[in-house]
Amino acid sequence: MKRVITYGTFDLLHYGHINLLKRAKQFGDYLIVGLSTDEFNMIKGKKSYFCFEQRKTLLDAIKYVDQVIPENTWDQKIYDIKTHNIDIFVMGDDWKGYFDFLKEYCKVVYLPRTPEISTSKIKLDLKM
Ligand code: C2G
Repeated sequence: MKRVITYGTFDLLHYGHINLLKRAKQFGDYLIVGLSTDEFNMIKGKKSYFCFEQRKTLLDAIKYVDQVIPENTWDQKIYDIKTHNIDIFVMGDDWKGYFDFLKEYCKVVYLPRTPEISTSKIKLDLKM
């Protein structure tokens, strides 16, 4: 049973997020998503349109996602990898290199982002 983890805010859920989650799940049998809390978003400098519970409702409905846990800090990944027996850590390649320190604990994979779509682009386009 290969266990995969990824992290993110996943605000205004779009097909770029789904593509990432779909590909992440293909690396194993069980996918955990560390979903950024509203408080952690503040630390990341992000204000999400949907609150944590609303974003969690959306992620829980995705067939690729098996479990959603809160992401409260930058520093919880090693603990999460150990406590959830993670085999593979997956992130979009906008994060390439940032999480290489996790290679000591599990496989680290950076996947190409889906071009042209982002939450900030959606917000910008809707303002027009
Ligand atoms: N993503 C993607 N293609 C897009 C947009 C996003 O593949 N067009 C991926 C990102 O690379 C990330 C995931 O979808 O792996 C979630 O994106 P965000 O919600 O923007 O995540 P972020 O705010 O970067 O949070 O500790 C890690 C952070 O919590 C990551």
